[in-house]
Amino acid sequence: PPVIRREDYSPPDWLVPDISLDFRLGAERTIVRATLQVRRNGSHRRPLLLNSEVEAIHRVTLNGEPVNYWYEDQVLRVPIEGESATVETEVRIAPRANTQLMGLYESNAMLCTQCEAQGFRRITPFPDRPDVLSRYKLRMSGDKALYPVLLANGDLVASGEGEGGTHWAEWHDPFPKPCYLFAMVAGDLVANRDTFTTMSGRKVDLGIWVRAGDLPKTAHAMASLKAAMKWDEEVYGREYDLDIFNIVAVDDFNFGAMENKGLNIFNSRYVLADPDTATDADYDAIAGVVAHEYFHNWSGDRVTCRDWFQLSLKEGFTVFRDQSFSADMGSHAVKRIEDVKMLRAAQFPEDAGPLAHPVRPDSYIEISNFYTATVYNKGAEVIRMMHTILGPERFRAGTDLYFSRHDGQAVTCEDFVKAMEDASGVDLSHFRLWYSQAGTPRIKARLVNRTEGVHVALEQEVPPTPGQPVKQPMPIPLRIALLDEATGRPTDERLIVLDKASDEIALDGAPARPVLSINRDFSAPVIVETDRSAVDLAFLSAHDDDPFARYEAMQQLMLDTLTAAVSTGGADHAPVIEAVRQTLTDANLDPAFIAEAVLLPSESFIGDRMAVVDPEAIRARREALRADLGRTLEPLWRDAYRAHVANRYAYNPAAKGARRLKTIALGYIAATGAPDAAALAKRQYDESDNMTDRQGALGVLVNGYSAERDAALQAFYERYRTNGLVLDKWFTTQALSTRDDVLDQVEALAGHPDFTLANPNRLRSLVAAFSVNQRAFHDASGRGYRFLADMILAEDKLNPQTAAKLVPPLGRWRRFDEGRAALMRAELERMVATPGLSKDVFEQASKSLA
Ligand code: BAL
Ligand code: ZN
Repeated sequence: PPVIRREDYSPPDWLVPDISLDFRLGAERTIVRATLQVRRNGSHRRPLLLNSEVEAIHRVTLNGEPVNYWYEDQVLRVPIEGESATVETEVRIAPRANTQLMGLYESNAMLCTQCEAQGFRRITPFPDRPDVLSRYKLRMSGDKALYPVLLANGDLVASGEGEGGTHWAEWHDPFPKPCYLFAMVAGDLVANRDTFTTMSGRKVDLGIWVRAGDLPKTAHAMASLKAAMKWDEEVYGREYDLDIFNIVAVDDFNFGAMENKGLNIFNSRYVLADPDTATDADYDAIAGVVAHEYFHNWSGDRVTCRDWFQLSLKEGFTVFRDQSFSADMGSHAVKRIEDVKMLRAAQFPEDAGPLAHPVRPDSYIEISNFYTATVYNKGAEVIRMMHTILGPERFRAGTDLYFSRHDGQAVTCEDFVKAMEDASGVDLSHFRLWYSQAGTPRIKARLVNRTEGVHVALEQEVPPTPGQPVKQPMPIPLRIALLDEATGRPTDERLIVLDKASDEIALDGAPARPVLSINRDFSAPVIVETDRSAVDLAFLSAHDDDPFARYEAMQQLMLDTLTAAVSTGGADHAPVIEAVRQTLTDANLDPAFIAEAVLLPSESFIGDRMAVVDPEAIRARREALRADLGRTLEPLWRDAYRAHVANRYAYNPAAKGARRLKTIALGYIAATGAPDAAALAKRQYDESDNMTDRQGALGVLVNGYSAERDAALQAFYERYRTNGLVLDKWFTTQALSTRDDVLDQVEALAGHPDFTLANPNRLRSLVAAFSVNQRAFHDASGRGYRFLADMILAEDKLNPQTAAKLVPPLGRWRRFDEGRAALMRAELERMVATPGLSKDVFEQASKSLA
């Protein structure tokens, strides 16, 4: 398959300022007529090229006359003499047969669209690239009983009854937009309706559209939407611009959600919630995703991407915006910890493996493969670093300039940085390396005593990545403070930017016995190695005034202990146990923070810090430390458990923190092997009034062999078997079990009548979850690898985009011993050799072998 390169970008030959669409809807066949007003862009004689991946092209006319067009390699060529023209097409598409879930497809009898990145060409022939912006008019008609609700982008301008039980609606969107933001929905839906009055006093009608039975589960999404609209006015000065804003929930969806102009379409998991069926994490994710898609109205829709290499322009920025929103709605400290955990779990491994790519990639085969943690989450860190370097006021001046300068345009990451520079007067030329160089920088930091005072000595190294063997030093903003070992007090925090391979920076005003606190609030997405002793780390975990650094010190202490244990077969647990005791008994700490701080690093994070990952040893040493923590501090875990066990459900930060700490305490009690642990967990399962506690109890039980385990799993299944989103949790919980027989269970679950490849959520709930269960997935027999490859190949026939997302765990073969590496490679080779493989999976698997 051809490789698309960023350097080959050229502006579109033809613009399409206006398009009218007419849909005659049917699940088996939908007829789409499109009228494109096209205008030559620049002086050239090239034909109009329309991407087209439809079922059948019925007719093409030019200025009302039949035209000799040419259709080859999914491109329709129309020769045009004049400078502008009217091009009309009529095509047929087949929503029900559309298992890729790109373009117009059927989900639970509803018709809906997904166009980003390149789904619009599956609806109608069009120059499907983000720098062609058009004003859309749309008419759709269909069976009124099947599709009583007809929605699209923009404003509803007319509707009426048609013949034979049909009806129709016309929607006009006044804002020019790229076709990836096109959306329409036809279905039997009801709305939670509300209004929002914008800062200039305009009233906006809000609607969250779902199946009738789901209406009571939309309150949280609506509250989140209104909070997000207000926040974007207050923090970024961004006001909503249409009179209508609709959200539709869809069960079968490749992404989490989609920011189509005025008509966001959501995976139902990011809309529907009530305490009985959604966890605290689900509630938080809903608020975050609702905000994210809403924020795209400015960072994505009003100002969009010139080409898909610029994807992080809208995604990195919008993730940064949604992270800031969620932090403001809850705890800044806990949100930062969660975001860094996510970055380390998904992005650091990506950046260290064969699929590593810069935040602004240089080439791709299939753009769907680049909706990655690097583009999204590292991209957000890059924006955050600019925020840190510039400070909040100059950053805001930069975003104001960016939005006003580029409103209505399709622009580049460079344009964003330029606006930041122009508004702030800060030179960011070196900073741009963050967009072009892949790989996670590694920093070595230590304090040195010089005659003139204390210095911090810093070195950086950026590892080679595919296509980038040699790296330049990056500009790395590091927030630093020194803590006085005698008093526990910090010096003033300072921001230093390490922009050379090595440097030594004087830290004046240092106390007599300083301890280094560095990369506070995780100011840069880097790996920091220090020479701090276990005593220093324990001290910081008890005293650091920066909550992230305090958490980080504990994590580092745990990691050092565990990596030592794995390499030598044992290690002194005492410093970790003492630090956890301190944290657990510190009455000034928020339980939500304590919960994060006392959790051991995940098995895969421990593996990431080792030269060769040894999944069995990591499991064994981690479980040993967990059991020791459980036993030694058992009275404290039981106190923490009892303190929160009787709470009735409420959704607020304090109640969420209490629930989280309670279930973590339950996990440690179970780790002691205490005879009452299973009964305690089962009682939590039975008596809880919310899904967080219920799933928490199930997650503890599922790791053991008790009768309570089987009873709870059975009860959960019976209670929720008709609720797809909750049933996903049942699959995931079992896939993440630490039991030795999890592979058998996962294989059996893949044959369960409720398992299906057709629904991406269900597929991911079992298969993606299993692939992060390090010990089980990396079973030395290679069975886990074979299972994953079989699933990918089966899914590839239905939905290549979703299949390709499952490939990366197999690409980590270099991190494992020779035996495992050979087995992983064998599965990748089997995939690449499979006839009819999609380019999506081909790209991921072939790059993973390199
Ligand atoms: N644009 C695709 C989904 C999202 O990032 O919002
Ligand atoms: Zn997004």
